[in-house]
Amino acid sequence: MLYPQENETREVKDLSGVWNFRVDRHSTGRDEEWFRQPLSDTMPMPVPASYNDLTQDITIRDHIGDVWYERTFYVPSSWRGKRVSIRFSSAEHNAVAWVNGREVVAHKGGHLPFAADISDIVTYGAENRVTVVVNNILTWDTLPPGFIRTYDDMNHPPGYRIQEIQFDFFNYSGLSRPVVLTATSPTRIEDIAIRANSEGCTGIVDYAVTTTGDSARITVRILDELGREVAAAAEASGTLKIENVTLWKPGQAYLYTLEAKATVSTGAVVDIYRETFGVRTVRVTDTQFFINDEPFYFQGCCKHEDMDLKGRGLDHALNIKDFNLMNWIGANSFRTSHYPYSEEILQLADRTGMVIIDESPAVGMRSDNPAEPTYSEERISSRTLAHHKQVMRELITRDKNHPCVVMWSVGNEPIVNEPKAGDYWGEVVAETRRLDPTRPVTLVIGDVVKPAECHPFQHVDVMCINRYHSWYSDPGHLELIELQTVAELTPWHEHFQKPLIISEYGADTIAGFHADPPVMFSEEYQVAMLENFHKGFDRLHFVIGEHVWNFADFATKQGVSRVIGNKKGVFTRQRQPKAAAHALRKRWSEPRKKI
Ligand code: BDP
Repeated sequence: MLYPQENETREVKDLSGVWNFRVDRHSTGRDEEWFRQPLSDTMPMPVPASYNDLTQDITIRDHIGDVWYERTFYVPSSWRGKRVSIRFSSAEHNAVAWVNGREVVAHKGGHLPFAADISDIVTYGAENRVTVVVNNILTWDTLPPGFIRTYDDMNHPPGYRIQEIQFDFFNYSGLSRPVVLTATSPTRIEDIAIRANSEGCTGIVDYAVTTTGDSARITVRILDELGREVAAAAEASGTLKIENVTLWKPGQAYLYTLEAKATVSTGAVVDIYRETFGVRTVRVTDTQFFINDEPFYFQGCCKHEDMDLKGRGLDHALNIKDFNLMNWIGANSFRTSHYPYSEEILQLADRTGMVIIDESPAVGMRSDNPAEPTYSEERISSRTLAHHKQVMRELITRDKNHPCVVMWSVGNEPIVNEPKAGDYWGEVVAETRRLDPTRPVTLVIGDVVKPAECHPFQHVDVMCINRYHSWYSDPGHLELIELQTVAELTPWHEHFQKPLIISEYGADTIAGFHADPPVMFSEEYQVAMLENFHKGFDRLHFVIGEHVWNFADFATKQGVSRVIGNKKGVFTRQRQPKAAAHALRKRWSEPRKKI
């Protein structure tokens, strides 16, 4: 699914703005076919944004079920005869869309785009209406999974229910990314797949352009950053060579553009698409991760798409600030914990040389009852697996051409020691590799188990492990971190002979709280914790990266261990540095030394 692009053959109309919005309090909207007429009793709601924090109504913030969005739009007469599509960059988590009262698309799963051809449905030169129902219910069949708990006791009103989630971030919902209309020729470029490698000074670019509509002749050329043609071909797929190639490197991005043109029998060029890509190689050994045959050490912080008021809503200003902050602390990479981030974030990473571990929304894959297995037809089932594979397909379809993405993460902190965990994750990893044999695959684990009990790790290329020594275990005992890090991680490498990233470590820290000697929740404690972890990492030759949890404070569900959200950010939610940000900046700006 190509990103919507405007050029001499393609038009894009952004439907961002204020939409009509209605909460479906009694789940009657679908039966009453609210999409047939303009919605009544609406309130204004922005798109893109999560709706949860934008009103003063707690029942809207915590609503479980459907919400409806609607707006009108104008389709110019000049679009008659074109292929007109509507594209949603994401909807959390399930959505159905109607145009002028007719269903055009239904999509399961948040954080990934979906689109529909509406050429035959819209009225040209006139006003049209789009209605979208977005549902935020999570079940054992969705990613992330969740379940609805219904109470039947004296302490709750009849039918009282809550959405149980097993992940630690607020279940923001709505149309959090842009909705756009696109107009292209009916014969159009549908997809471009690029795999770019290098051999010596030569870039080897395997490409494939697919089209829909009438048959078209495809020509391609590759342009460098100055717009100079460096290679060209007159086939829809093949291999092109770039002599004296400039590589895409961490922190030193270089982007080529593959320009594809579709020409029909009349000789008219009916479609053009320009896809940027980078030439770089990725390779893993038992102790190292290579980008362009140079060892790469991952340093940075895991993130969230999260901000005051707008929740997970796309915000270009926030994204630019975050990239500048990451650059300022010397981060070279991050993981898109715990779901696919917006395409616009990956574009920034491509452009700035930020390295990305691209994660699926498979977080919280654990039984709610320790006596019952996670992997069974009642919980994480064959249905979940089928959906998980579908999500990996959509994720890889969307992100395959981004040079910034160097590894896929198939999930975060599932149960790993049930024997069926090996089968489940083995299948997900195999599907991921089948879809993209060029990038390594990882899974992030959190449970403290013996390596031999971690069934999924036999399938991955890189081990990602989250550890919270002196926080969730031995709270307050900073002096144990280095010893525990070395003692616990060494057997993992001995067992699997694979490199390892500490994909989370961190401490909740209230900005402005100070205590010396350090006490939990103080800025001093966060600094001391990170430093003690680093002493451990620096002693381990197979540790290929450190990703602090988290870049910034973020919203979570309410609970006794969360003081208005998770405070493990090295920046506040408003992006001001805590002492830890300065400490990381110092470490990450100096050459790294292994002991
Ligand atoms: C890890 C999770 C992450 C949480 C973090 C924490 O992967 O999502 O936010 O713990 O507790 O287990 O802060």
